[in-house]
Amino acid sequence: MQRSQSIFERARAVIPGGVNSPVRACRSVGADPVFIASGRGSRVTDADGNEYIDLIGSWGPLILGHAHPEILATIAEVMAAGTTFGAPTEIEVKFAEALRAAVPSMEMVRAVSSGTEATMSALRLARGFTGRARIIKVDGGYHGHADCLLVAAGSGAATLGIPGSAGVPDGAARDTIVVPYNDLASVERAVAADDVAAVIIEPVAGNMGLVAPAAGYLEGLRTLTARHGTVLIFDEVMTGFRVAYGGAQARYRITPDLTTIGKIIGGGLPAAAFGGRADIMQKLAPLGPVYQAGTLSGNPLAMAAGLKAMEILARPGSYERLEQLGQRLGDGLAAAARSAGVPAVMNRVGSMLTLFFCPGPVTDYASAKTADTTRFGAFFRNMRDRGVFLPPSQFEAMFVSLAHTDAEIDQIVDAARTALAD
Ligand code: HOZ
Repeated sequence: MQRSQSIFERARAVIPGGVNSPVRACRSVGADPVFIASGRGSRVTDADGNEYIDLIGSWGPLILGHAHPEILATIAEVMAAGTTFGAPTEIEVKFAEALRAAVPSMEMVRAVSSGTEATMSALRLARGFTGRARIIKVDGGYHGHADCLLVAAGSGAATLGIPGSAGVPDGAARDTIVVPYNDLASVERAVAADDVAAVIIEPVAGNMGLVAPAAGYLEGLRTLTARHGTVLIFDEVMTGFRVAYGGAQARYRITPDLTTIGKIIGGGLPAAAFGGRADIMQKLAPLGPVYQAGTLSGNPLAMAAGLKAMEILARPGSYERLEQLGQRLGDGLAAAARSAGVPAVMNRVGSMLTLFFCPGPVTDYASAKTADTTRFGAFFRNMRDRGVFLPPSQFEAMFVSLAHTDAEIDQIVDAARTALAD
């Protein structure tokens, strides 16, 4: 028996489904989980010694690639002085200053440990600030697994066909209004009564597969929310430091009231944050009445790794290079599908992309769901067997890193050409 197989059997006995997050179980693509032993640069090696070019990048954080030497050196240096204190440290202040410099709408920042914590806390804050209960999210949008957000949720919930989770009481979801992505008219109707606390949205949807905002959509959201006293929350957990250094809000030049951010800002360690307008953030305890806390919030190792990642990404040419690599991969995969006669749509923003197996266009979750997920599963398995590790779901995005080379992108495209012809 292969080593991965025996690890999976042990895992299933002690971890539900053998995994600590559902999508990586690979069920929707008809495969077993890939147990990773190590990663370096653009590549990972599994427990059986198979090497893959990695397009998951730990679901986005590893924009610099695996085991980046400068990040590892930083962690080692900071670690020598202790790993956690449960008391404030200067590195948290530097982290907040760096975040504010990169994303100026985040006038004040609070660090947490996961994207779920960031979105959950930002929503509570928006509700506390406005004194309103109702919130708006989009169909197929995913903002972590807080109860009120597990309604028509994307990502793993979409992948496994459980967009409304068992265990969420009706009361928790009653105030969540779901609207289609890229549909301003439905938001206009929903905010009209001036009783909506917040619109929470991934400015570039990444959890129904990658779907870009239509021209004018984000501007329209900004105008409508401002008019009705509704807090506009950009969930940039995926897009922060990904689609531009300052995130989607910099790329599309829209200023939200609050931002949630994670993944890249931890440099590969667990860190996330929420922040925004100072008058809203000052409602947080200990200054204000909205409670939020965390033992490992602002963890020095995660803050240091994140700061180093931001510093490296700020070097000239980083985002131009990510754009080139993303375009090379996107164009290559689209051409491979065309030449194989497979109906497919390539959606891409910078270094995030999804190849949907449908004629398209894909502009929201309803159109994303027209994709042929059986064909995607076959594509995933075929690519894995050819040494390319794709996100194991039609409703997730591929992530390219600065560690990928042009030659590796061409290798992926060659593999796709053969896989699609198969
Ligand atoms: N739901 C996340 C991706 N959108 C993480 C999936 C995982 O870690 O398995």
